[in-house]
Amino acid sequence: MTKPYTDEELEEVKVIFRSMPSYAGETIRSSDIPRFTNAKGWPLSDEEIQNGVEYWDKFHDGVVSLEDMIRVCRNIHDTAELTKDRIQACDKDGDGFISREEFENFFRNLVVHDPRLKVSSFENFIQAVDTSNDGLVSVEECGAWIEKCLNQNKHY
Ligand SMILES: [Ca+2]
Ligand SMILES: [Ca+2]
Repeated sequence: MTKPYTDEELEEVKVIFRSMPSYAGETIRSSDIPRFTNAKGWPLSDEEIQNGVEYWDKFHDGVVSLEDMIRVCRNIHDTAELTKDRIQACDKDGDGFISREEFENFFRNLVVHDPRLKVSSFENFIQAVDTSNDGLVSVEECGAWIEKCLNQNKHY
């Protein structure tokens, strides 16, 4: 983590979060994400915001808890950290590896908006990410790959 959020910033996040129309029991609906982003003043494009809404719909049934939001805020300055968090979420069966199905259903959807992380197929993805050459993509390998891509600005 590069730039941790200060207590003041986290307080601000909580206040904005609790002012959302869908706020109930320390959660909001994903439909309030654009409103939240605006209120928070994050310089995100419409596409990025839409991507965020889709992410919460797909991975969390459209429900964002305050805890989740704080985690996102803490990582917002650190794309690699945020993305790793999302890889973990892609590993639906929790075996530590991204299977073809998990790749098709989740991973592709996750990185499609960042050209630095573009992969055209699962085969392509394995080739790029599987550094141990066992034909499996572990969550760790995936994290290391993303970090490398973001650092080198490399296109796949
Ligand atoms: Ca898995
Ligand atoms: Ca491997």
